[in-house]
Amino acid sequence: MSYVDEVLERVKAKNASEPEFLQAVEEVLDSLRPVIDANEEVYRREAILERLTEPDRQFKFRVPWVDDKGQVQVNTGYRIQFNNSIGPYKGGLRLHPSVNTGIIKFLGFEQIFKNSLTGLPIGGGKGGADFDPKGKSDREVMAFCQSFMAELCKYIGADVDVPAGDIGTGAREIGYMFGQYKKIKSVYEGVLTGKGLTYGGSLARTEATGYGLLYITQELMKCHGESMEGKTVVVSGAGNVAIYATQKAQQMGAKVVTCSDSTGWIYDPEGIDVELLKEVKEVKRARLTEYAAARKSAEYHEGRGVWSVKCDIALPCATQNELLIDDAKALVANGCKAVCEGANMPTTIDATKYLQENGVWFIGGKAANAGGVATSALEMTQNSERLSWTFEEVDSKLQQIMVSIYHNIDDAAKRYGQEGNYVMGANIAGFEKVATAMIAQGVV
Ligand code: NDP
Ligand code: 2IT
Repeated sequence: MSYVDEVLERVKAKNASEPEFLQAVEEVLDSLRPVIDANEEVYRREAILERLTEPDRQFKFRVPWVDDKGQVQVNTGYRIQFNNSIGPYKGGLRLHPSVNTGIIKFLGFEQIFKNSLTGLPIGGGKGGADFDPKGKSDREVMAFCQSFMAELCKYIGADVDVPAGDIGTGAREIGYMFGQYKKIKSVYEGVLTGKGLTYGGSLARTEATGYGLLYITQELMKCHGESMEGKTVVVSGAGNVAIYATQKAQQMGAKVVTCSDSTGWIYDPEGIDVELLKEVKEVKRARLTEYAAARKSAEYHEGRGVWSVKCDIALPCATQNELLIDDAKALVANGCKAVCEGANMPTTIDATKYLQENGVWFIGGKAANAGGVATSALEMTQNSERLSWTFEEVDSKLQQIMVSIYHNIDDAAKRYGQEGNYVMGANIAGFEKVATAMIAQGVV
């Protein structure tokens, strides 16, 4: 049996109750076959794949807090420190009722390769809790964040592990967590990214994931002799990534006709009104029905359905496993040319294969949404120099990073005779740097 198959079997047996983690590992290991096969003896002796799929450490802890009625609530908090061979652990904090060990583990595993692709010195980590910020007052969110950080602060630090935002964690949550870290540790350091602009945050971090997604999509189109101008784009999600992806796509001359949230979706043939969407989601924290109520051209539909809309480009920006095989078939039947993932693992493995086999240019999340964490690393740099760069400076670095990620993954795929397979290219390019660093640092 090949080394890849041996490790895959072992990982499956050991993590049987974590389907998302297994899905992420299978995708990566499968696409590393040509690299591993070319040098199997060394990788096997070094146990590189076993070491890569076993996190350095995982923390799981109780998070008690008091709600507005005086009732004590208890959530479970997580932080996974997966691999720090190229830099301090780095990755977001997800606050969503669906969070469990397997979800955090898949996200932490993917973060190793994504962070490597940015070209910046950051290792892979992730965390979060099964807390649902929806419907909670600001005071309740603060109480949760303070209790969460009272434990998390033991494990993180500006040169150790630097968390950031993800689903359910935005500027408000990062602010409360930063305040609590500072109070307990008495250290003013860049221990979190995505901070507010008055206390060490970076300009353009809020926009970075969505903007970065469009910069790489634009480069992909350009290299295939196309542009964004006049293209019809469907976006899922209505959060941080979806909003700024929509805004940048529109700035590039494309028309974005959909968005979605956890209960329904919008079709707006006139093009999504980003200012209205921001008001509904960022300020009022309301449902998309409010968007539809305020905009004549918009249709609201219950459930899921954005992938049934005819488009040139599809950008899944909500959550994992939201683009399934039937959605892939609908996209292909409607002539979709490109799918680039703003979310982490939004497309299932069979849907990804179907899209690729049917000639759709497909860039997975590890490359396509890396602009967020890359800009977080730029925030870390600014914090270390105790300086703040202008929006234009950060944005132009972000553009360069995304363009260079595109060419790195394209080249890696070509080197292994798989031109156009950007999933394979991303996994290979991300892996090569980490594996080289691991071998150089010995068995640790
Ligand atoms: P937000 O919390 O800001 O937005 C998430 C959006 O997805 C919301 O509109 C939410 O709906 C919708 N959604 C639909 N179904 C689900 C579900 N089952 N679980 C959670 N959300 C759902 O998160 P982000 O925009 O920050 O993150 C979106 C995706 O992008 C995630 O996969 C995240 O891991 C990834 N990502 C985020 C980065 C960042 O910098 N923020 C960087 C790289 C990747 P509702 O409004 O009803 O909650
Ligand atoms: O999935 C991700 O890359 C993020 N949520 C951003 C992580 C970060 O450290 O900015």
